[in-house]
Amino acid sequence: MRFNGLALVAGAMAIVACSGGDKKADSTAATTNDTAAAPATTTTTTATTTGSTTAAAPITGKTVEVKMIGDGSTYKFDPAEVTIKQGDAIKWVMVSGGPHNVAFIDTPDAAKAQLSANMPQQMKDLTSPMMMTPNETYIVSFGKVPAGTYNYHCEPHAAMGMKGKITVQ
Ligand SMILES: [Cu+2]
Repeated sequence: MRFNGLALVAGAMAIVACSGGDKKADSTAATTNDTAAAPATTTTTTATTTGSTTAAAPITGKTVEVKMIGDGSTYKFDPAEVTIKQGDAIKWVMVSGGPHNVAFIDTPDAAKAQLSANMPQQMKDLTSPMMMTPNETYIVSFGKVPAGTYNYHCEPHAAMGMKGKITVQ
């Protein structure tokens, strides 16, 4: 019986010693992993940021002018529908009855990043600033923007039918 008791104590001490040793080994390993993981995470984040940033694509074709007109009762883009080729651009010109803006709606997901990259000084995504002053212009390149239909409206006058459509071929 006494022999068994000593054996149990010795066994218990051995377990304590082992646990202590394991904990030290674990914490050393964890520290090593953390150190190794930190630069890897930074590299991954940088790569992701670079990959998701779409560069603005320049105008390589013609620029079509669209007037923004309001007379107090009628508000419109003129012409309201324009067909262009990829690489062309639209130049919106503030004529009267502002503030007007250009806010794209229902833009296909595949086109959002490039169209957004091509729109300077957005007030929010895919939305131009408000244009208040006659002859103020806003130019958007459709360089690298996929072929498709792009609907937009003027936010202050959307309810009055101030909307437009650009078809990129
Ligand atoms: Cu307007």
